[in-house]
Amino acid sequence: MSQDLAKRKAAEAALRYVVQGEMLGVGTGSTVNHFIDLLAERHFDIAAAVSSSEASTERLRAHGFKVIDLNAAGPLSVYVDGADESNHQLQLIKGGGAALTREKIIAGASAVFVCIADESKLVDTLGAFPLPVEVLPMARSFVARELVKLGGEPVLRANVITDNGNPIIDVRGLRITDPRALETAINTIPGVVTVGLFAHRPADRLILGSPSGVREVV
Ligand code: ABF
Repeated sequence: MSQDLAKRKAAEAALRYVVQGEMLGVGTGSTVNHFIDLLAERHFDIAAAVSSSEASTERLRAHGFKVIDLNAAGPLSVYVDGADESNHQLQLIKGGGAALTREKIIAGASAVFVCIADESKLVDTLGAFPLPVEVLPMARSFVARELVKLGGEPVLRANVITDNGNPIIDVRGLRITDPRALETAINTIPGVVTVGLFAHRPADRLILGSPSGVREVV
């Protein structure tokens, strides 16, 4: 099964968490794109979507879904989003799609965060995927120096500005054995907007697509 078909299988399995007639939090990335397309193909009737990126907003609206601001939506029941890596505690690295800040906000505002991915995203220890950190432009170099002190190798992501108008630093060379501690340490660096570690608020469900089918990790 191709990785893309595995992603579609995971997205399809997440449909069972969608409550008809309710608002739904929708993330970003190629796996979520399958989820959005399936919502339309299967004629799901959601009240509205709260989207984590302009890209997802465009895709949702192209299918005729109403997209509203989180401020207008209030607390959400369900948020469906992808990830770059997950450990077995459903702590995630996210942000490869440059949407980590809005993703983290909507995940925090949602009762149940359902993460959808292909099997390759499940790892024993987070860190092989470079950890994204969204920073304020004037703090870029200072934050990079502080990340070196934490043992990382910071690299400015070329030609990328987030929907919030900020650059992203990708931190290579980390072996993240205590995700909560590292999330706290990076969050306290002045100038950091968001770190793409979802450890204090991990996923509640992880649906993994693979050649043998789909499995759910709670
Ligand atoms: C998004 O999903 C990002 O946080 C993450 O980078 C991406 C994973 O992308 P894909 O689904 O294309 O593998 O939420």
